[in-house]
Amino acid sequence: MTDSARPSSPRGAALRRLFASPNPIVIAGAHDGLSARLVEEAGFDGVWASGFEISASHGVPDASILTMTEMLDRARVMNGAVSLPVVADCDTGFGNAINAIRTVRAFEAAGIAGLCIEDNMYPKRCSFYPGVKRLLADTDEQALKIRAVCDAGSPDFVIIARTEALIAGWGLDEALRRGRAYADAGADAILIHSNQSTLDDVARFAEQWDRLTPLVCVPTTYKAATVEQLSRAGFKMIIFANHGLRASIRAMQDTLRELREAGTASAVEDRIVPLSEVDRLVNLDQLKADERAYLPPDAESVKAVILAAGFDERLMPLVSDRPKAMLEVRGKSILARQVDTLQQAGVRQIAVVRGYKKEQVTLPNVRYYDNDAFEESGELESLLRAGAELSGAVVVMYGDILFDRNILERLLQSADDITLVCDRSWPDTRAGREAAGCDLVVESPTPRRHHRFLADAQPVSVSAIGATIDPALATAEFIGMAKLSARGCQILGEVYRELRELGDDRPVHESPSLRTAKLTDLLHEVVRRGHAIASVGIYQGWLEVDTFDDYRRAWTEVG
Ligand code: SPV
Ligand code: MG
Repeated sequence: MTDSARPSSPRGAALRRLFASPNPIVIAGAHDGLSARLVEEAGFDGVWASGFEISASHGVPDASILTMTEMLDRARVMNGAVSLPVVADCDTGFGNAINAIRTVRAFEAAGIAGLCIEDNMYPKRCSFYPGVKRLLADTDEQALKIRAVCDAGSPDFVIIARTEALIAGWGLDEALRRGRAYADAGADAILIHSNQSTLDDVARFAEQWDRLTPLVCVPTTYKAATVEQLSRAGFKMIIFANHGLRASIRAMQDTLRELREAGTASAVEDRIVPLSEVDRLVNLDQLKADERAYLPPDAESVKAVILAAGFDERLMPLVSDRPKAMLEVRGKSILARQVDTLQQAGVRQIAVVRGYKKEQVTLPNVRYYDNDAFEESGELESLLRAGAELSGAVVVMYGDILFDRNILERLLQSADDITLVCDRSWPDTRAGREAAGCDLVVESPTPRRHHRFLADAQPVSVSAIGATIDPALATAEFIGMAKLSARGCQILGEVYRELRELGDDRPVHESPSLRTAKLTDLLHEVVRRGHAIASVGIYQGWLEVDTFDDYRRAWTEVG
């Protein structure tokens, strides 16, 4: 949209459309973001940023006590909380015409749809305060002020001019004379205020109104009047100015009194909204979504999925009565050690996918998923069983690895969408292990290979992964520990669905079918589609229990 096509005041334009529609415009008072949002949810056409409410919510009378900037702050907050037009009650405009010009500019710049200026003398007094001095501005001077504010705003900004002639007891003729002067000065609407208990006064005003300028009323004291009656009487806009505030005062008084008397929160529980309702009103879901999208995950919010479903016959008969993850190393199972390390690093939401001898896996404080088809399926199938966990940041690990806590902590710090922990000691230690079917990776750029090195100064990514990579080309070994961000989970899900569409029975990288595929097969497909996989490089500090030798080594190495 070009600047010339963009409405100068989008919400002012929206309010003007309401004025142009055949229906009455019904708006309600508010004083902050929450009350404005409640007005919107209740279905009103707009929000009245009420001076009475804003003052009361500051604990001060509605008597020009607050400054223009204090009123503007609240109007801005309300405007930000709703998509409705906000009409700001600007009392006298906070001074003479010159002050009022600045007021218009400031409120329009804040996105407010329009404002209302009354002909009380500054400092004003609320129309309903009994026994206070009430002086009205000179009509000509007030008309000039209205002209000034109309000229100061952009064409879409709405100016409502309000006369207090009836409130001040100056009679209907004076009210009409003032209303006409302000309409002729350019006001978009005229608000005729009354503190009578019936609508007779304002109805008479409307009856004798002889301008095209629409009329606005505030039926606070003539409370029996309905929108329909007022609309029929000739009013285009009806403002229910302060009912939300007064309702909340009553509710707070009653609740606090009862709370004090009973001395227990349970006494008031059935008369207050649940916390979840506050969460909804402040849009907590949006906060969570933003956190997931834009904050590096802290360990507390990271989940872990441990894949421990498989059966490994290389370890028979050690694993004849339990899965590999439940093998004890110095009195504590591998799985219990993993769970402890995760918890120490702050990861408390831990899920384990069980399969073989699943009844033996009963650690507390862990969620379980079962892959009962573990014999004919692969790790990927197990990971899918825990699909409910794959929504935010999640660490995925094999259930047969032991690792130093600092390795996990480095992985948790990764801000990438998909990150693998890769052991760069592979080129130094591969002799004798080449046939063992290790998960190898090729990284890019090739990590520096010195005897001593610091963590990568520049990001290193995985360009190939699998057990069939030429061991001489591999730069590292994948240790079976990865981290996915929310987006990383999405990427894996998308690639998996694509593979499914190609057919379950087609080979996937190194596996004969999708059902038997390994995690590394999916990661290979992820890389092949051009998604980045980051590598956190380590140098040893972990071991995998695949063979008797591994198991023996675990005993000697675990403290
Ligand atoms: C306000 O809400 O501040 C108003 C309307 O000006 S009334 O209080 O009814 O005067
Ligand atoms: Mg007011």
